[in-house]
Amino acid sequence: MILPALTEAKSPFWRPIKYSLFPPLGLATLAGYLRDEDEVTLQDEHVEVLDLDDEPDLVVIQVYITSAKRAYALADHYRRKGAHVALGGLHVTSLPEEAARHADTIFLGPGEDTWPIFLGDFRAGRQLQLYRSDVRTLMGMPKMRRDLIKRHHYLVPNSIVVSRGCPHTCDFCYKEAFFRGGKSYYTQAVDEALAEIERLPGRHLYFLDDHLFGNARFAEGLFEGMKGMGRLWQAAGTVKSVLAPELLEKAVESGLRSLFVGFETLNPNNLRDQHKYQNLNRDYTAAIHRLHDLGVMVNGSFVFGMDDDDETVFERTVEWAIEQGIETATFHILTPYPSTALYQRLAAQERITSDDWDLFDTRHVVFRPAKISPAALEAGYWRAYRDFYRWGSILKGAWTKDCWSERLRHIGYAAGWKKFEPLWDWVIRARRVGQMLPVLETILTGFGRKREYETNENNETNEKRKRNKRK
Ligand code: B12
Ligand code: SF4
Repeated sequence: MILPALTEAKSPFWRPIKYSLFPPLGLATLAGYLRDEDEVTLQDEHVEVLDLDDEPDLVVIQVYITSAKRAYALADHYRRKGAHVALGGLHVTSLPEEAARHADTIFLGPGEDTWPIFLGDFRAGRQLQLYRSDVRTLMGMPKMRRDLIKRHHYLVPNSIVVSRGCPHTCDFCYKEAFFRGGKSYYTQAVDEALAEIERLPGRHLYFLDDHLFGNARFAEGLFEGMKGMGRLWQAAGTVKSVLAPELLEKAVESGLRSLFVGFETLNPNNLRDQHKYQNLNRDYTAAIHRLHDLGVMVNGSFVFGMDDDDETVFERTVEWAIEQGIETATFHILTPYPSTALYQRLAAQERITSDDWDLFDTRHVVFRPAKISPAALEAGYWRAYRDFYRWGSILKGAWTKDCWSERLRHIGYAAGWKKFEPLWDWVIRARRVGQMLPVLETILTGFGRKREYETNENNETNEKRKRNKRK
């Protein structure tokens, strides 16, 4: 089983730490369906050099858009050796005809229903060329084969995913294209998710779900069950879910300390245009204050290049994010993944300018923007990163916090992510990235300070104090 990567040999944007964060959960999930006597290895090119001299019967390759070219080269290599090559994942589902040219079997959509059927067919020698997922459930899945994950290669080996998809439908998102033909949002049973969490060693968890709060009943059960486990966790959620009463508090009580939030744009016209209605008329500032008041750091996600963006969008967005005290920001250039509503719209307007999938990495402009030139869009994107992560900006953001422990936490988190690249490179080369986890845990806990929200009695006074300060 292989997760290919657009590696440093091919990409000037290769950032070892970014690609040493999360293990390949999709492939480890599929491996769970194998029999005990099946011999299997799982290789992740983001963190290791692939061994391509083996002679497997079956090769499984997960294909993302940016790794598609590499995935096809690997597939061709193994087919020449006589192996049966199975390709699946997001890009295969987006462009099945392209992928089929390099595969013996392709899979469309998530694999939990089709993969076990294929395995039965393959053992009986009657495998098909295409399997299309239509039964969408995570109930009663076998345990993910975490034993195949080389934990020492990852900063966050305890990555976990307890749902698939998202209840929303934004035009630029991969998810409608991937889940077409069945449910596009579903969760595990709470008990099964909790059992998976119990199996993970240590304290820290990172939920890779698109929207952990998407089903309030499920999330409530999960957070309730996690209370008292002593976990410290990070996840992704929407502005809407942050503003909703109570659920966020339950998440914090069970250990939430940082949340990835898709703000995407400060411009309502853009939100409407992308059908991101769940963000429309939401008070972003209130959402950020709510998270900060509860001791949760914010990783804000922003997309540049939507149709109402002009050259002023970069400075405005960065300035706003710094003023809000957002700890880390992730910027993207709008990228039309094939088969999404955005791609179809831009293609119909003849505005798609590239089919080089290596460039569909959210750092390149692959379409004709409406109010800005492609060159200005790319330059503005890089400038946004530079400006947001300048020392002056990090300190300014940190000084929006009202105590030293929170300021230090802000500085530690933002600088740790973007200011110590050579240190990260060294740590990764020395295969010590796993040893940095305690540092991340210390930052997430706010350097060990026992916050008022943890004792609860002081909550009301604390809230009042902060409100007065803001006024
Ligand atoms: C973790 C993550 C990463 C991690 C690690 C990837 C990994 N270990 O899988 C890192 C940080 C390396 C990463 C990097 C990038 N990522 Co990323 N990442 C994710 C994230 C958040 C979660 C992936 C995950 O674990 N999903 C959960 C598992 C269970 O699902 P799964 O992996 O899809 O696997 C299932 C199916 O796809 C299917 N399946 C997959 N393969 C196969 C094969 C067969 C044979 C079968 C039967 C089935 C099958 O079955 C699995 C079980 O259901 C996704 C968002 C998402 N929701 O998927 C984005 C996402 C995949 N990333 C994306 C992008 C754009 C990138 C980057 C280009 C970002 C960048 N600018 O650098 C890079 C590219 C990396 C590279 N160098 O090539 C896009 C991909 C768009 C696309 N159409 O391909 C996504 C969807 C984010 C988004 N919303 O836009 N990413
Ligand atoms: S809210 Fe996020 S994950 Fe959900 S559809 Fe929109 S962009 Fe995709």
